[in-house]
Amino acid sequence: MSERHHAEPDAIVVGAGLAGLYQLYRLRGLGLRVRVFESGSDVGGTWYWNRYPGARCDVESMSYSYSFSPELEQEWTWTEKYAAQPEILRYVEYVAERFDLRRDITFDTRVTDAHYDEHARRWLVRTDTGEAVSGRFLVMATGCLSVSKPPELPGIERFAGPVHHTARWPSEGVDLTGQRVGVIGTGSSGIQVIPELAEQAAELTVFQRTPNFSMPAFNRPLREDEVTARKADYRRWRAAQRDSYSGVPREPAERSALDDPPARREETYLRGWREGSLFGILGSYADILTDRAANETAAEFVRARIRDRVHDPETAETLSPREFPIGTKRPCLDTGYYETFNREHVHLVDLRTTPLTEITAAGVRTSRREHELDTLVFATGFDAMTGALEAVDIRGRNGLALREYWSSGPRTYLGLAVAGFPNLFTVTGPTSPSVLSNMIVSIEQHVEWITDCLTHMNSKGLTEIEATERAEREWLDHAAEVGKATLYPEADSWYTGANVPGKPRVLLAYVGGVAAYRRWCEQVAANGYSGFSLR
Ligand code: NA7
Repeated sequence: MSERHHAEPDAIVVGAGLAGLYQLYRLRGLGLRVRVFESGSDVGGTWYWNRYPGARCDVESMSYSYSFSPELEQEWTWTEKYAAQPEILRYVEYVAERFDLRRDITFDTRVTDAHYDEHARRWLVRTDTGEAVSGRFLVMATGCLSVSKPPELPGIERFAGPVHHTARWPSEGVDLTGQRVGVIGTGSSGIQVIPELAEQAAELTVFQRTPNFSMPAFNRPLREDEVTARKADYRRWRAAQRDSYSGVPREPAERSALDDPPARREETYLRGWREGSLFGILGSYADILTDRAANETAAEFVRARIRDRVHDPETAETLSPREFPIGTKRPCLDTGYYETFNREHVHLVDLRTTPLTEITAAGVRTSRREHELDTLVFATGFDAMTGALEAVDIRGRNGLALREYWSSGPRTYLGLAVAGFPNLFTVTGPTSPSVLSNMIVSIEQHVEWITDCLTHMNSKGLTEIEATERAEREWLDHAAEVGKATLYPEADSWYTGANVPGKPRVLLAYVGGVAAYRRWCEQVAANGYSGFSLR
């Protein structure tokens, strides 16, 4: 492994977000020569690109941070319960600086192809800047939500004014003062950006296809005493994160929502609500994500809060989700989202009753009328989980294309490796807990597993590792079975690929939980990398 191929790297990492940076750090620690390619002009990944006003992580900042360096934990001080994008980006930049990571990263460079040379046992990677480089190992750290989904709206190229996607918001910002602004999309990004746009725009029109469940974040500055207490207790907290279901420690609920009388249930939900977290309501009872009737009690509690928050009953009803069980589409946390619709200059257009027919030069036309706009904002989401991996022409053994191998849905072993693609690792790949967990906890686990695996290979003088088809099939069967026991498959969500027309419908994340998944991965390693063939 220490072999150098014309000063070529031992490992190539694609992406310099939270995953790629940590992978670089750990591989360097093994003494490997590493090249990282990043399409952005600097580090940060998701937090580099998503600069729209209101962008914020909805996992608490003192949990959404690296655990690998106790010194880093002590040096960095988060200011808010939920950190906003600029603060998270500053943190990632600080990490890059502190560990001197930038010197191995080539920015403004997109990897276009990665082909495995079976003879040389190396990955040959090409970039859009014309570079060709080869490495023994290829680690895709390309993120789960990094390729925007086209909005699929007729006439989009005709709109005369500026068009912005939340995931590509200009770094210099956009001045919308006095403008008529239209927003399409009411997922997490829409729900975060809409209250901010309403502050600036003269008229804001929100075009909603499917309402989503959102709960108040109750965001606030962190108090000095709570920061000090967590810093003193970080080791225990990190262990609890790793041992939890979602990467955020909480006592698992044991009761069914249907076991409690309505008044007691209401109290329980109210307690969850006041937490201002994604897990407050969903974690109130054991069966909210597995039993339709239990789920409906939580859904109705949140709908009632929407009715409290929105003055006009008709608008409140339009904003109330009824098409899918709560939690099966990514729920949102907001700051003043529903209240925004109480403002005179904010209008809600229900695309279910008045479908969008086309984008015109002047604005958006629905079946009822044309809405004239100066600026259009798309918060229309991502080709999640597989989009960034399939965007690269990855070819494994016998020239097999990953896109082709995944044509009826992604096939992976543990979301980490793919049969037929030796020495390829995917950090938080499809069918790992990834987007159903505190992402950074899952990233650290994958990166550490990959690093341990390469250490093992090095110690045994092995140069090639590949998931077996059988192990892959068994893992996918297990993941599908665990998924089927939940309500997730019922929703047309990006969790199931249903948000992208033509994408195979498969539950893309592992719902068995972070702790169970970690134990599974550890067992595989302890058994000498069972389910992999090593050469
Ligand atoms: P999401 O959650 O996928 O939301 C996208 C929104 O855009 C959603 O409301 C969609 O409605 C809407 N959409 C998408 N295409 C269209 C078209 N063609 N017409 C009308 N409306 C459309 O993406 P986000 O960026 O908000 O969040 C992604 C994740 O990032 C988030 O969950 C966090 O984990 C971070 P639909 O529901 O499809 O009817």
